[in-house]
Amino acid sequence: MSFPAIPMVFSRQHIHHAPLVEFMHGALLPYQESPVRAENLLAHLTASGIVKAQELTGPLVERALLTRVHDPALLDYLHGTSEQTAETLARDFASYHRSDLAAQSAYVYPLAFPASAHPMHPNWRGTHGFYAFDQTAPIGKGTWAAVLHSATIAHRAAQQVADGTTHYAYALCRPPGHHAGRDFIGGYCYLNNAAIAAETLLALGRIAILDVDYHHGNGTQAIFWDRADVFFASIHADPSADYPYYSGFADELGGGSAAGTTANAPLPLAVLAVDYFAALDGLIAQIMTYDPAALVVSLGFDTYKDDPIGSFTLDTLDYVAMGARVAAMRLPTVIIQEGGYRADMLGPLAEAFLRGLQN
Ligand code: Q9C
Ligand code: ZN
Repeated sequence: MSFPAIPMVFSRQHIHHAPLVEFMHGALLPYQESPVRAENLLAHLTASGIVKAQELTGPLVERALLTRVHDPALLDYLHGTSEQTAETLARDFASYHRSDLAAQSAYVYPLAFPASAHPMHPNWRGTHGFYAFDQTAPIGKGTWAAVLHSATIAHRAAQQVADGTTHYAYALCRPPGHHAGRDFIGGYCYLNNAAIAAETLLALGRIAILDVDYHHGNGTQAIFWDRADVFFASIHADPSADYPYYSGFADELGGGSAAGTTANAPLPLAVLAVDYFAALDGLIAQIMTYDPAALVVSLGFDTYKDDPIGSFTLDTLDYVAMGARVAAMRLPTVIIQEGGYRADMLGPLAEAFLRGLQN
């Protein structure tokens, strides 16, 4: 039996966002969330014939939709900082009397984080540390365009599922989004692409998000924490052992009238595939009980056995099984690309997932 090719929305604008380094315990490491990730996904999936590639054209996602997910002040901060990158670097290196270094970086990183939840000085609202919860979401001059295109990819994929053009759509988003919240960035994420897709799908009825990235989707969870119209389920490495450390525990269930519409399955770093799938099946059962009109999958391949920053041991065929489980939910589905850092394997792993979806 043959299936129609899955629409894959992509853009080349992401290449203008390419930080070189990230910082860990005093060491500089290559920035894991690199353009080659999306390039490999695009090349491999296009060649595989499993997708129908749609290069993004036309208008970018409207601010009115973005502000359903994000604080306008965050949008303005991202846009403004992107435009002011050179001036910010010049000013901050000058403050260290090291203007000679300004040419060595093209990305602004947070310099200070508010130690209190209620910063006393209003100027903090204008600093990177006010919005960032870590140092892995630097802003360069191409960042705003890249994140707007990434969000638009998610929106466009969701529109096609919402209007019934397709049962499945794959959004080749880069940068990823699930660590970005209403007014915070971090974990390589700036705008929450999955949340934007969910907002787009709400025209169909209530929506579920299944986040299978290795890391807890803290941003998505926060955005929908007290909303009963979106169910958020995440399976990820135990946050007491791995990033993002402060959320993703099993007792986080949603707030207020939305209690019970968040579900977390934290797993040990050495989890076996059989236990991984038992936990995934548990989340899927909860989603089916919620009875959503459509599904968003936050798909990360950092659960792969050879991922450079993950510790799970899933193999290629496990992604076929994962896709098959999503297919069995029989829901109109938008797949949002999140993490996964073994760049040369991303294409084969995405193909495996999409093949499972079509089984
Ligand atoms: N330098 C996604 O997979 N690790 N983001 C920071 C301290 C950040 C992962 C460790 C990992 C972010 C979308
Ligand atoms: Zn991840």
